[in-house]
Amino acid sequence: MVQDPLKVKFFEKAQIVSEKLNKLVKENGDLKVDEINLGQLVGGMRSVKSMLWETSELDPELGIKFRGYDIFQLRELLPKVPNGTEPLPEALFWLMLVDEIPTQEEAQWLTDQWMRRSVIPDHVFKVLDSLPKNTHPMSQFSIAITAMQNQSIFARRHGEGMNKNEYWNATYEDTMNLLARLPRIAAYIYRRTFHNDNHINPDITLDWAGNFAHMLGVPDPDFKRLMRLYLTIHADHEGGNGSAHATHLVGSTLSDAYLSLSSGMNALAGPLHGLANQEVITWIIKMVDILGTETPSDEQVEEYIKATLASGRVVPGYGHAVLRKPDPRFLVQKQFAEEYGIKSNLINIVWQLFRIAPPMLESTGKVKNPWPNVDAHSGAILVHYGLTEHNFYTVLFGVSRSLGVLASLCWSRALGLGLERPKSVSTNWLHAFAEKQLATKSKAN
Ligand code: HAX
Repeated sequence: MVQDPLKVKFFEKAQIVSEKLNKLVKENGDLKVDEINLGQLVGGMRSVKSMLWETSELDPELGIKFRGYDIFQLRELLPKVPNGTEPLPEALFWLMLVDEIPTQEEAQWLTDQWMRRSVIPDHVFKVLDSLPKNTHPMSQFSIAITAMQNQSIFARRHGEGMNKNEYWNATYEDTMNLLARLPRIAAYIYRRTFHNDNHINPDITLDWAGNFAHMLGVPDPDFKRLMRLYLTIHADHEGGNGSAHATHLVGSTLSDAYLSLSSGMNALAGPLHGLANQEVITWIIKMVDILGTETPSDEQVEEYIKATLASGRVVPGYGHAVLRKPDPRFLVQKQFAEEYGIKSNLINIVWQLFRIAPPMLESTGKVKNPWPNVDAHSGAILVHYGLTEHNFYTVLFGVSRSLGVLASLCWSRALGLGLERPKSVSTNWLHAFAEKQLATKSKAN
């Protein structure tokens, strides 16, 4: 059998990291990393350091760094298609998995490898065809991933008594098969739901993202470029976000990559997370409908934001649990639109909001980050290229996010990370705890 260069590299790297980690834990396992206060416990554990994630790290000011490289550096440094301008997402997967930017040849190997592995079992299409067409595309995506679980090499080998030293290997194989197949599944969902089951065959001469763009049926060659960038920038956002954490948690029970990923996709489908990319564009289009103009004045936009806040809703696409500056993933999409001369009234509104929304959110006195996140921009560019079906947008995000969460699942297996099982407490426990602490404090005073 021809050797898999990525697997060989991953195994070598993982052995080194694993040995160092085991030694670190053995010698320093009782060092305190963080503390959690009562507010953080109730408020969703914001910023509590409590999980391992190798593939990327999020800086509140600078944004996401994949193995130390920011989005703008990756746009320059990652391999591209010949004469291409945008990074190959498969090259980012390579970087996340083995902490090295691949050569052009290595990236091409991965493109070819995923094309070879991309055949989807027929029953998956049948499962999708049996769903009502009004099933949300994210539900269809999650169902299709789960439907493929009978293909899991990890699940089969675990059932046969696999040695735990081999978990990484079976997870790597599942990951490679899944990533190879996701664009075809996503495109199938898109064409069945919105284009009358008029499916488009893969083009085996294209790269992973280019072929995805082709199967979606958007003819503009710049859309392929957009997809390469889009699928790169959404790939990972360290470990604590909903989709990453859900994949990690379910994976920690030794559920295979299929079951873990579908859980992650279910988390991504929440409006406070990935579904925000759908919410943003529907919110903007609703404003255009209400005002009866695609070129609203600043005052009209302000009134619309005020009305949104007054009705107890959030401004979608704004705010973040970690970031405290405009999201570089927003800025790079703006840059793309400027570089490619994309002009539309919707894009103007996105940029108008970028001027108007932050001071308004800041003036509420409670929003910790008034700046746009990744989801504030993506929809307007997609509409420009004719991909107007808003409730498909989170599936695009999902295809990309799978790169990061699955690379991380491979690492969790390689490092032998255990079952995730934090301690929970009840409100009664919290009240009693607070009372006791206060009593001790007042005694001491
Ligand atoms: N509009 C209005 N209010 C907002 C807000 C926004 N965009 N962002 C935060 N707030 C509010 C919160 O709802 C919270 O209000 P309450 O105290 O009344 O509950 C308060 O400000 C403090 O929240 P925070 O600490 O600043 O933010 P959180 O960490 O709790 O939440 C969210 C982060 C992303 C969920 C939040 O900013 C939000 O709801 N944004 C809009 C939805 C969105 O764009 N989600 C996508 C985020 C990026 C992502 O994951 N993409 O996939």
